[in-house]
Amino acid sequence: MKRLAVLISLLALSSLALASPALAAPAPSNDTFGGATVIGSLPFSDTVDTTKATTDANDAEANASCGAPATDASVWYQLTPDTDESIVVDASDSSYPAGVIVVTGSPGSFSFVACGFFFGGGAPQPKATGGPFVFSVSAGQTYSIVAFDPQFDSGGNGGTLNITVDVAPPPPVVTLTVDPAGHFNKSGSATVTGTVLCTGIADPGFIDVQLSQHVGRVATVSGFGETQFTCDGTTQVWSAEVFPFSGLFKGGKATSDSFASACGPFQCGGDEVTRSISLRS
Ligand SMILES: [Ca+2]
Repeated sequence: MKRLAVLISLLALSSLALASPALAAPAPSNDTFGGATVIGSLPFSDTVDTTKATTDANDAEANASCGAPATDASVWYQLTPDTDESIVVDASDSSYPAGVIVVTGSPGSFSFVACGFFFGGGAPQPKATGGPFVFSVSAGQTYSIVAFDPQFDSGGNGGTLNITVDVAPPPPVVTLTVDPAGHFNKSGSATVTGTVLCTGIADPGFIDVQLSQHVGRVATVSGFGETQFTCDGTTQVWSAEVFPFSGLFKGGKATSDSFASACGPFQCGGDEVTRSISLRS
């Protein structure tokens, strides 16, 4: 009897062994929420073979507010920032189109924060259509970041995931002034001037000027003008010609509402000045 029992357990062991070859190459240690890789400091980067990573109900729950076609080959990360800041995630250098979802909370009570898609090397889409994405975080809050294969390429299971997590560069800082005196000319347009200072990394910025002026007791002349500036850290003089929608600007008081904005790679900065100005010839 004893030998039979040993034989049966040996058989059971061998059938277990036969059932195991698919598990021979292990899934990544951060395959599931419970095994999430803790991001200790920023910048953080990780390269992981996700071909053996799996998907589960936690992925599906995180995806409920994102709507990716699939959450295959998912791997999890956890970030608990020390300060309120903006975080940028990039997985565009992966060997497959990748998706990333950010949630707070625990399985069963996730709160959706953000999601984005990255069209990497194997992508049918141009890479430029999926870039880094930014989300705001609060100090002390734990954020779960799950990277996965949304199956935009309709095949395979993951690949080489290259993910980076970093503090997003701050938005450009724009400071606008509007001169107290402007000019009008014979054709009825007005010129509004001032200075603009933009610091940070940004594309050329725009200044939009809305001008309105009471002429007579009931009529109002209003118009719009626009000019550009470069974000180079120096104070620049700007001038915008404002063309009336109808009527003519004349000498006297007018109200200007000027807005300057410049956009960096992730965020925009701006400044608005509303003031009375005096138009003269
Ligand atoms: Ca997984």
